[in-house]
Amino acid sequence: MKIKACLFDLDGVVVDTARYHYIAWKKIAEDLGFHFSENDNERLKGVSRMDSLDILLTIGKVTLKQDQKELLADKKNNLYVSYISRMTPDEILPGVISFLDELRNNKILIALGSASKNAMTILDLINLTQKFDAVIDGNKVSLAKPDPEVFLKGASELGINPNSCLVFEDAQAGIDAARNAGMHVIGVGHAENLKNAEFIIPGFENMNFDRLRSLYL
Ligand code: B16
Ligand code: MG
Repeated sequence: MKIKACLFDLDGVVVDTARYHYIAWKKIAEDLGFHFSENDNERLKGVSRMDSLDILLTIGKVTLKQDQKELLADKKNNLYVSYISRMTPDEILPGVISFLDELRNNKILIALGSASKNAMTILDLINLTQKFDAVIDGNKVSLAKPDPEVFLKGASELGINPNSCLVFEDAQAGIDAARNAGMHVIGVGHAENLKNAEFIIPGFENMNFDRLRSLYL
């Protein structure tokens, strides 16, 4: 098979933390005096914390100085961390654990490639840290997706050539990052938000090693 390593995005692929990000950003928007809809939240998926704040402020037509933005980003993160602190392994998306186990049994290396600076906290809370051979998160990269840095660092830590890597992503910025890294990519979710993915799956419930092998002979 062409694939020697799989790299997973976190939010929207392994767990659904997007709703926690959303309620935290919504609270920030309300404090600033404007409404932030779930539809608006789609624009923040896969985007770094500071870039998310810039998008939020553009939506609310609010201009702030850098130090005020940093305070708001901290406030949002404190809210978000308080929400995720109660996460449990029950929140792992269906089919993810068995797919990770099958990959390991078939000697495919596994990495996490997430924009989140809270990725390690989440992996520990849901008891999944041990299933990854490498974890690249928002603390280890300086360039946000669609820059390929997060996935290229993952491939390098695993010691695998990018063209033998397969990325699973739920956000357009992440699909673009994987493509920019010269990797294979499967979109997780709805086709309209996942242009340029090689294949699209709704989730991992029907994903297994045999299916992977048939897609990437
Ligand atoms: P944090 P992913 C991304 O995670 C989220 O999709 C995005 O909404 C969030 O702004 C970003 O992490 C940064 O998260 O504020 O925790 O550092 O999809 O790349 O796993
Ligand atoms: Mg994501």
